[in-house]
Amino acid sequence: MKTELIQKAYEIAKERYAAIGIDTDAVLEKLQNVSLSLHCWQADDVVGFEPKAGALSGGIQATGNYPGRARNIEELRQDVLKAASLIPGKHRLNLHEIYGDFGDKFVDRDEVEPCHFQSWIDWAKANDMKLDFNSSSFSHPKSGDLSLSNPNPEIRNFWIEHTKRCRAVAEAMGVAQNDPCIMNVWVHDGSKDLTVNRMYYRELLKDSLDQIFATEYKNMKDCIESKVFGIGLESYTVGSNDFYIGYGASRGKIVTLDTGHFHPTESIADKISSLLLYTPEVMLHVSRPVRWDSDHVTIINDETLELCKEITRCNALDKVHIGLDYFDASINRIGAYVIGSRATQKCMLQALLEPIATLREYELSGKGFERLALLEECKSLPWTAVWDMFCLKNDVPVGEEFIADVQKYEVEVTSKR
Ligand code: RNT
Ligand code: ZN
Repeated sequence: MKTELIQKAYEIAKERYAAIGIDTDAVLEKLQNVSLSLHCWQADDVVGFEPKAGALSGGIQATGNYPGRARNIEELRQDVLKAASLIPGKHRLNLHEIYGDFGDKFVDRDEVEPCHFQSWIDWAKANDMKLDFNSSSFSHPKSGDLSLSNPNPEIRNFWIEHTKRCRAVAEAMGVAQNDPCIMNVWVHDGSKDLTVNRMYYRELLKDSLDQIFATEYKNMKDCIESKVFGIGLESYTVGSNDFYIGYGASRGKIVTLDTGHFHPTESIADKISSLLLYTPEVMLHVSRPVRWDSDHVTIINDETLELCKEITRCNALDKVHIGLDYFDASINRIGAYVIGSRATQKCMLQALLEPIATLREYELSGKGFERLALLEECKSLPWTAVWDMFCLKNDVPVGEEFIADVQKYEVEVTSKR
């Protein structure tokens, strides 16, 4: 797109926003500082690099078989860098334990060490990217239906050891990048059918977490993620929302809100202000559930918009970590990264452009009509011109231009895999 045209449109938008008291230059600076944590698992359908990687388990599923999946660490790194080059701003990379640099060696989950992530740490530094981390309880012979809440001490201790070691890896990443590594713990534990020992498994999970978190670290932050149900684990989830809210609030841990992990009409945005009153920060897994936790590519929709607006309305940009979490294997995977990231950023931009001072004033003085009218008008203000300017400034393709870049990479790289 013509630079001149983008600049002209931006100038007009800038004036229009100034009329409602919004400084678009300041908003562009704020958006520049919003980093997303790109989930490494979109590139390879959550397979990872364990030498004997088996089928995806733990109640999650990547559907589709679009060609070009990243099959090894080099391909995944190349894909992530390609995606990042089409996303404005500076972003982080979110790794799972199963993506370690194990070579041909079989390193079991209870044997992982920071050295298995040294090449990632070096790569991240060389590419000016920060890392986040996740323990991996799924796709392993010992995963079963219960990991950290397993009544069998051998299995439970195996996963306790795994998660403890993952925290040490996250700490090493945090030290190396001089910025805390955000480590998420999600375990799939649950059961398919009527469950009578609900309390027992939750007691075990609570005890496992207490053991895991006994070591204090300064360069990593712990997050815990709940969900409603998994495939094959429909009747009971040990780590439910209530469980982790209680755990997080009582232990000062960060609760991860995955937008696909709640009942379909529940507002995830509404949870942010409550959580921030009782827990230090919030981690998000931005996704798009379609009928269930289907992990479709994030798009601009009411849910994502409301989520971003709640973050800015709570003045919580520095307390909310924004990770993405979807895995669509049915379309070009690099394209999936770019669509979801840019959509999240576009939602955040609209949130930052909101005339919140006026809206608050209307609300506090009982001016319900005025509040609703301004909220409606905001929807059609020229935020797209500000977005184009953001892309231009960041030297990434403007508008639909990135489609051609993704296609070119497909012809030259992913289609040859
Ligand atoms: C699963 C959780 C979890 C995973 C990733 C791979 O339902 O959302 O966050 O998607 O850890
Ligand atoms: Zn998630």
